[in-house]
Amino acid sequence: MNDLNSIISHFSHEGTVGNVSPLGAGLINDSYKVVTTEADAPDYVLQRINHVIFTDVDMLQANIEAVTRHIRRKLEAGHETDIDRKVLHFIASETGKTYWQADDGNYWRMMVFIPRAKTYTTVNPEYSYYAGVAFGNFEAMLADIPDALGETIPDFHNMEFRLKQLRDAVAVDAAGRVAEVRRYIDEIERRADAMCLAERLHRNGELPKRVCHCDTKVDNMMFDEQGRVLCVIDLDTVMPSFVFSDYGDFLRTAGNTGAEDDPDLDRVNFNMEIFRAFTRGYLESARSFLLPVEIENLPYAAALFPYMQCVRFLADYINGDTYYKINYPEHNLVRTRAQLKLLQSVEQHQPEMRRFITSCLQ
Ligand code: GN1
Ligand code: MG
Repeated sequence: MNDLNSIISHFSHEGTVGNVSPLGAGLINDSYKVVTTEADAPDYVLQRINHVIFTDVDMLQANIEAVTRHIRRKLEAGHETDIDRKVLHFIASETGKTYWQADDGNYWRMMVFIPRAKTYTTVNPEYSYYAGVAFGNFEAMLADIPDALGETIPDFHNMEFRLKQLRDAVAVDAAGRVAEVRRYIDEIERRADAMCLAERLHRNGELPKRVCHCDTKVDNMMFDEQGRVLCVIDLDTVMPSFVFSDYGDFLRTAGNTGAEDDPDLDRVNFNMEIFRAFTRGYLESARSFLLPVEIENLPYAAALFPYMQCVRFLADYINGDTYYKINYPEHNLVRTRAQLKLLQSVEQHQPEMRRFITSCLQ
């Protein structure tokens, strides 16, 4: 029995395990698809949890169990069909918990694979509209979750904290890369005050935190055969945050005409058609609970996430690539440049974005 099979044997899955192969392109966890040989047994996704990043695995899984339980109940109460494809289902290990720690210290978890579903790295306006509706619904469903969710990564989307991390990285200059990236640091510092608006509004009591997904990049959504969103996956970062997180991170990924790490900056631009479709969908499902300050600042949110990602990629590059998986030595710098280019394009469209949002509210 190889390592992965022995790990799988500690979970109470159905069927006989056949092929196990790598799955997905996440930058944090490692995922595998586990195929069972019987037609009536589900397939599974096996994941190694990155416990350097998610240090409290027990809290992490407790959050995820609370969220999936709550969503399942809501779907059942709403007499939804096809519920097993609309919410993730994590299975128990022999300890009774939804994770298992191997002898080498690594943590693993296993969930039921959602059949006949697709993920995309690029989506058309129609799919973006459905995604907007889905995130509004996701936030609405979680608005009355009875459990207190922990912050699985403290200060995850706190812009002031992310800037502090960058400044600390610059001060230490661990990899000797600061001189080379000075112009990107300057671009970031020029915008620093404006980009910390959300934290200021929150301190003044004007902007609430709500339970958000906090990693709404487009490839974290499962779509059915018709392009409807089945569910959002990758629930590690579900925690209290500003609604800007979900709105902004979807547009950062789906609204980019290039790739997150595109080396060709001419390909990287903000796609206003995707913006309009997603915003229309999101406002339709979230308008009933959003405050005016949240709606007014959606264009800010669209800029905040390329900015924050630029800060995080650059800090990691300066630190010598300790956080994100990289495929080549300059990868985090290439990512930084691409996110900066996207930010500049978003900034050019701000007035148009504001006009569009106003028109949706009429
Ligand atoms: C990470 O796990 P993954 O690849 O979906 C990161 C996000 C970043 C994203 C950038 C826990 O997401 O915050 O936006 O990479 N997740 C964590 O692609 O840091
Ligand atoms: Mg992911």
